[in-house]
Amino acid sequence: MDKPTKRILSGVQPSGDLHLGNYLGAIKNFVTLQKEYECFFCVVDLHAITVWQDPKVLADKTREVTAAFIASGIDPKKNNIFVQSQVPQHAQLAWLFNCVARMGWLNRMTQFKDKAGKNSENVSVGLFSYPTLMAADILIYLATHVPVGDDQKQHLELTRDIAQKFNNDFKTDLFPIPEPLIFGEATRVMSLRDGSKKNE
Ligand code: LTN
Repeated sequence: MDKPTKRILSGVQPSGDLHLGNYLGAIKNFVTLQKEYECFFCVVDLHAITVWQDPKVLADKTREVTAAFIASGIDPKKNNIFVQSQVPQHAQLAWLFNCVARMGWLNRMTQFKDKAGKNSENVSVGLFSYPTLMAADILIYLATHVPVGDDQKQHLELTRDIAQKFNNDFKTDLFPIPEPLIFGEATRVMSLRDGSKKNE
């Protein structure tokens, strides 16, 4: 029997300093994952603009992150490397998900509370609904697995909730419920690197 397709979607924001360990850490893991999974690697410029970005700087950083993917060893012939804003369906599906997700779910997102702080009346609406766009990134490709650091676990949980509610509401099994691949835990990463092991 054929193995079910294992498909990854991950996003990297084109903001901040590319040389910081978290970017290189994430991209390094992608290099390993491309051997086992069908991969979609997305430069998420629409996520970056939830906080202020200088348009010229953002365009440069978008190219830099894309170049870093390729320079780090992600084969652009084997994987799908692309820029989020160039695929308008991400924003379209995010709107549909805005109408599926509940205020209560988004109100529980700790990253929004941390980022907004005392300033919550004056941050963008996009910063609040950021996780529904992330859900769209993942579910639009019917991804089955998402590599996530600790800070994104809660957003992936919300993605799973959205997929489940959509499937229930519309009596479909369209969306897979995506599984996390946890970063930063040596044992998990090791098992993905061990080609002789079939079960991660
Ligand atoms: N929110 C993530 C970036 C991101 C992402 C995604 C990660 C946007 N869409 C989809 C995984 C899957 C971050 O800030 N690291």
